[in-house]
Amino acid sequence: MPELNYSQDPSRPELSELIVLKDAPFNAEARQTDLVKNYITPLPYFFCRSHGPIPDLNDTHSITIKGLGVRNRECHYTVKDLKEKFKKHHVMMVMQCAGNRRDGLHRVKDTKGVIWGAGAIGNAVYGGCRLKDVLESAGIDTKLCNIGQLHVAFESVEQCEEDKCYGSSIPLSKALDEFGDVLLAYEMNHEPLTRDHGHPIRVVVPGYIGARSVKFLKTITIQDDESTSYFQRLDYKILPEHVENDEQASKYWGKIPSIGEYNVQSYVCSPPDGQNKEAAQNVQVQGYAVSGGGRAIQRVDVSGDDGKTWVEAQLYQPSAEKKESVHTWGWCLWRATINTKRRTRIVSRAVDTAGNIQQEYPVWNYRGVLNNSWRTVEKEQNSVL
Ligand SMILES: Nc1nc2c(c(=O)[nH]1)N[C@H]1C(S)=C(S)[C@@H](COP(=O)(O)O)O[C@H]1N2
Ligand SMILES: [Mo]
Repeated sequence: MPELNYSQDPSRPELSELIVLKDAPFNAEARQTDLVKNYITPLPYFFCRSHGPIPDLNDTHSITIKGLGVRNRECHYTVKDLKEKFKKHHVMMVMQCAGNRRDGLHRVKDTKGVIWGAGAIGNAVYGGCRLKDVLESAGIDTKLCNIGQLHVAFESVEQCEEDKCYGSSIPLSKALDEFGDVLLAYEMNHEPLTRDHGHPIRVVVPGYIGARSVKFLKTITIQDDESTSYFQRLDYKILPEHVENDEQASKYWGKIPSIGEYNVQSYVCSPPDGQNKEAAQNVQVQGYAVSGGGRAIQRVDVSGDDGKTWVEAQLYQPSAEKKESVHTWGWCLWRATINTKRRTRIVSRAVDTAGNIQQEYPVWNYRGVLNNSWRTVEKEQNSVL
């Protein structure tokens, strides 16, 4: 391992306020009440998701671009080159793990994966160069007629438990989309990326599940097919409900599409987990909402009486309002004042601009991905509240 107990270094901001779910590889999430304190999530409240030891690299680290359409078959850029040769762009976007809120599915039936609560999400401003610009400079012709069939695969430096490195891919059309905002990022919230978040260089793919935003980037390959990495082929897919173990899953991986964009989501962060033991008047409720693919949030409904009546929340979603860009990659923080019944969990239900609405009941899947139900199951009673 290239690190000496980095995951226990007390000077890391990542250690101060997060709930650590796993020490090595390091996995930690935000307290829900912390998430609604800031529109841009500060680093101490930003979840960390890693599948291997965290490498120690610097700006002399170089990335390789290879594959279909690349000039001289291979190009190399150091991180220093990327900073100096390409225009810097900023993108405000949500990073959300596909396993955010896995606990809600795990309470229905055991799932495979880190049991995240609702804190595997954050809203950051990433700074870096556009992947599109770098690919163009490597010789990729953006007018190619078969762009729709090609993929951009990313590989990282670190060896993971499941595979030789962390790998993933996105469609080339997303990478080359002028409004797709895919970055090779070296900054987060206007500071150099920290090691936990991918120093010195990572991909960020707005509107897509976090798994596609490869950290400690090493190789970019333009290819005919999706990445062959474990994380693209044997993970991050919604298996049918009857698949309950690895053996059954093995028959399905090849047939099911990998997840790209995430679904519509919201959560009550304050009071924590929507907990409310007694009936009360004028309860102040706060939470987050977001949808994938750059779709903005149209409405968030909040209920204190088990979904019988709903109050429309007040939304804060500046990028959607100002029309700063074609898409809304940032999240929506919302608040509402409601009356609550005794022993009900306060719940929220978001609708995005395409009319997608959160599911009422959890739909269990073995890998526990993309849970967006507004009701949750309490394990003890196994009844839906
Ligand atoms: N190299 C590498 N990149 C990675 C991962 C990883 O383990 N290694 N985890 C992915 C997953 S599953 C998520 S959710 C995001 C989390 O990004 P963060 O740790 O900066 O919040 O990084 C992605 N990129
Ligand atoms: Mo993730």
